[in-house]
Amino acid sequence: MQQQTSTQPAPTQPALTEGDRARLKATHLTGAQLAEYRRDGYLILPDLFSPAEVAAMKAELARIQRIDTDHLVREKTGGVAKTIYRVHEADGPTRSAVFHAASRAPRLLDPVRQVLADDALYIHHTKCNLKTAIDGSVWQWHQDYGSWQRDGIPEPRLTTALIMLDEPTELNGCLYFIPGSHREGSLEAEFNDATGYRFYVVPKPRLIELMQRSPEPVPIVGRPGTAVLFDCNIVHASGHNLSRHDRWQVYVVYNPVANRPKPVPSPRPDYVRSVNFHPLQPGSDDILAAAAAGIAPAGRAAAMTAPAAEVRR
Ligand SMILES: O=C(O)CCC(=O)C(=O)O
Repeated sequence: MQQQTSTQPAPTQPALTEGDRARLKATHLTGAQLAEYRRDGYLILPDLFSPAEVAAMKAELARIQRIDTDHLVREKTGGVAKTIYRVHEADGPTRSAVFHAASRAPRLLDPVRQVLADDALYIHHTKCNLKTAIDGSVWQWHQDYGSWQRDGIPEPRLTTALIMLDEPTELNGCLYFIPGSHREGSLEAEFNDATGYRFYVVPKPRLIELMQRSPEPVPIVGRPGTAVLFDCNIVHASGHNLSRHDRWQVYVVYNPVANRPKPVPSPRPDYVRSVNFHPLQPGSDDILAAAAAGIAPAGRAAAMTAPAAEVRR
């Protein structure tokens, strides 16, 4: 019998854009990228998320910031949201299918697993800092582990993935890192809540001494969709937003399950100190399709979750 041949032209793949290529490349870090992360304490992954994904994340934060919940810290001036917590889980008032999908997307999770040299990770918290035009306030110089060790986390083995949703600039209050400062180890920290956000900062004399012998702080700027991985001991800060533009950023904090917190006398609430220690399962890189399909009910293993008494103050 004669073979039927199709007269239809073979379907062509849509051409990859520069952004698509960057996203594909970013899924597995090179030895040089890993060495850069270890040397400087951070690594920038430009254009990891597409403009459509960024738009979906921004729409979610615009929706969530109108919710009246304790999962949200407001600026002392104006009442606008400074920080929104726990957007990555399947439950709770600030849950979001888009952030649930983004925080598990292989293109983010793979590099995170590489820098932590561990595949069994959970999320200590997610924090969306909406540094809004004019109102968005300062974050003093600090190491994140200064607060997290008080959560009972035994070792400074966490990494944070920052996702830029607007273009951070020096005028709108971008983050600054002191390169290599993570190699100082965990510095003595003092409590501060000057802006309404309660955390531990590096005391001034120690900070100035460190700055005198360190490279100049680096402004962390980039296009929306850029991601930055950074060590939990890097000394960082950001200034007030003096511009007319918002500067929204999302932070996803990954910790090895083996480094989960030990019990502490007055634990912070679970929206900031997660007790969901179930290892993250890689999801899909098609974040928008995954979000549209909704959040699968799996994910919270009762046996891995701390008793309720440990969760609330
Ligand atoms: O979003 C910022 O500008 C700084 C946030 C920060 O340093 C933090 O949340 O620890």
